[in-house]
Amino acid sequence: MMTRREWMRQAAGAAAAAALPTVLTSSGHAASDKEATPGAGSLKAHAAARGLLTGCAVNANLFRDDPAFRQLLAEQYSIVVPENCLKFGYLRPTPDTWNFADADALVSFAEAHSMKVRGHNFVWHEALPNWFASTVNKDNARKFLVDHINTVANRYKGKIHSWDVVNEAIWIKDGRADGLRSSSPWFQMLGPEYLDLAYRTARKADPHALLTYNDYGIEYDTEDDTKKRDAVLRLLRRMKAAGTPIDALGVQSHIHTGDSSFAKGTRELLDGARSLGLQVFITEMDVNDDGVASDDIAVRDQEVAEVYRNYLNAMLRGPEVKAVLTWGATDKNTWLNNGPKFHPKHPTRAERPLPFDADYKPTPAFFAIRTSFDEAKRR
Ligand code: 9MR
Repeated sequence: MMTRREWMRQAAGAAAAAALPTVLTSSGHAASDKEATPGAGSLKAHAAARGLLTGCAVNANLFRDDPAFRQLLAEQYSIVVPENCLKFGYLRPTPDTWNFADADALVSFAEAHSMKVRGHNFVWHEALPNWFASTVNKDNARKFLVDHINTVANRYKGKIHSWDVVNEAIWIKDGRADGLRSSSPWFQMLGPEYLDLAYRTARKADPHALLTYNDYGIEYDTEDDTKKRDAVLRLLRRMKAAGTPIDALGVQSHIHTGDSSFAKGTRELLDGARSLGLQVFITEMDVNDDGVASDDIAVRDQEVAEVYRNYLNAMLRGPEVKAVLTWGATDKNTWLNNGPKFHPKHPTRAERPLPFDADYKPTPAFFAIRTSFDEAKRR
């Protein structure tokens, strides 16, 4: 791993020397540089040179309202995932009505720009609609789960690169030996088998989508992450042994500055996935910079970029990771600034966790991601 000084020198040099014909200018509009090769300096061009897909979560409001954002997506990324609009509660305002408009728009946009789409997600203990608790019960839960997956998977059949079939099913604090989140309503109504049912249903509904298990808090070498990672890998092993159709592990990668202990954890994830014949996707990466003491934006951005580099270098050392997505593209919209902050050191400071700033200018994280792609082996 590079020393901090080496990295700062390299990043500064790269930023100065970078010919970025297609990256948006500070005004938020594309540079109308006719002689430039379209997409030459983009994240997707650098990713493609190594056989990788790269993408981001797309916020439906930003996507709908901001043409410059849509242009950024088309220029920089080869895969997108809706941040919220494929979630159960978003899709289903009532038990019998469906709201597909935002997801349809994003899928059409992706098709028009030759981008792939991840589906997020079918089964999660969160983002359930208000009517859920009073309507879904032990008697009808199975039908709700199967009908939901069939309806959504069928609508986008053949258009989805990978589905997060089950999201965040492990929660160590619930105290079960297998680590399953027993507080999830799906678990409470259907037991541990809800996972297998979901994957089998999804496979039948869209045989071409790669079926993914997606979770967070499994990236670091820390004791907590190690416990959760072990439980995730045990779950995957159990499902594989049972013949449950699953193709990939989604490692969310919501990480933070001040800790780059990624050596053991990422090795275990990659080895574990490989031994089960699973691909790995980095599905929701961002770097929380709340812990950086300095308010100097240059200092904060360098620390964020350094964590991107350290993490991606560790995750891309083997051939297992096939796609790298961040949770958002621009600091203009990130869940880290939208919801309550957890134990914040800087409660009112907006975070800068993504490769483009709020004006859509590339941040040092952008260059860090690109360099990490350049240094990865071809897959
Ligand atoms: O970024 C998403 C935020 O806008 C939603 O309010 C929230 C609840 O649906 O979900 C956020 O995205 C989460 C993702 O779906 C699963 N992994 C953690 C993400 C950040 O909380």
